[in-house]
Amino acid sequence: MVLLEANRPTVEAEDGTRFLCYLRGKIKRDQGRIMVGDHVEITPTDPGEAIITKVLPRVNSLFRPPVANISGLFVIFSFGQPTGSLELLDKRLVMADVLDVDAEIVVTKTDLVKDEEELLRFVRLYEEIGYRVWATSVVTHHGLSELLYSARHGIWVMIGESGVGKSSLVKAMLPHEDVAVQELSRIGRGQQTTRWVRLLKVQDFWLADTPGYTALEMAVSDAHRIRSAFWEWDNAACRFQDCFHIDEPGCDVLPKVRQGLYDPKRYEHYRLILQQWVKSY
Ligand SMILES: Nc1nc2c(ncn2[C@@H]2O[C@H](COP(=O)(O)OP(=O)(O)OP(=O)(O)O)[C@@H](O)[C@H]2O)c(=O)[nH]1
Ligand SMILES: [Mg+2]
Ligand SMILES: [Zn+2]
Repeated sequence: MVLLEANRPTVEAEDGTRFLCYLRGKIKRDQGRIMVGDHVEITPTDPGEAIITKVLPRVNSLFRPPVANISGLFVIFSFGQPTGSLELLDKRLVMADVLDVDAEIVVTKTDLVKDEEELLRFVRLYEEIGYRVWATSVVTHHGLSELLYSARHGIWVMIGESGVGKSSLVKAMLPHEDVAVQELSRIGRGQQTTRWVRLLKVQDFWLADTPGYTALEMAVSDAHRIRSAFWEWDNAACRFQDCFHIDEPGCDVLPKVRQGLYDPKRYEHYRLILQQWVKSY
């Protein structure tokens, strides 16, 4: 499996041996870039070196950050410095649902939270929808072992804007690994500290540290995929079974959004995602 892409990918064999690899030219032409998480066939050349001869079919893949064969996404949300965007959070959760992978929310930097109530409201909202939410701080170590020791398998990808604390989390959970973390003075300058996707072994799962991305375009052909990603409306009692909760008569969702029984921000993001991601919409 490919652990690190960089200029020359690092591949780990099933027995744990690692190889620094070159790509056979034909693969570069036919299959484009290889991704972290790809299963590949290699031919060893020198000790510790090999050529990748074949990339096996992918179960799924993410374009930004580039990772293949994903089990789940850790959607990282920072409550301060920089403050996370709820729109991007919801987009990432919908993305996980469309890709048919799990998603868990990880709140970072809880030591910087000024309004505890606000954090509690946030956690309650997403837990009630059905997500696992972890509140963490690498300063106080709050929540780190719970996050680390909870059962998972496969490849889990951390996604979130630059500076939200992805690499800091990795460093705190895996202190023996050499991980670069952003200097405070550089936050908000739009430069990513982490430049390559990298896989690290945690308990029974692989954790992918990734560069922060804010661009999140997805092309979704069927608007139903977006609607079904908003789990809180699954049991809504709309008059029409195929109600999109926009302006249909007898809609159960819209009035409840107006009354504040469903989160208005989530609804706003639903409409935005429909417009931006579904071409025919
Ligand atoms: N106070 C506080 N600061 C934190 C915490 N976690 C991370 N930081 C700070 O946030 C900054 C950014 O952390 P990084 O871990 O480099 O962020 P990143 O998400 O990996 O960023 P990119 O690699 O650029 O995508 C660093 O200066 C950290 O010290 C936390 O729990 N509390
Ligand atoms: Mg990083
Ligand atoms: Zn409806």
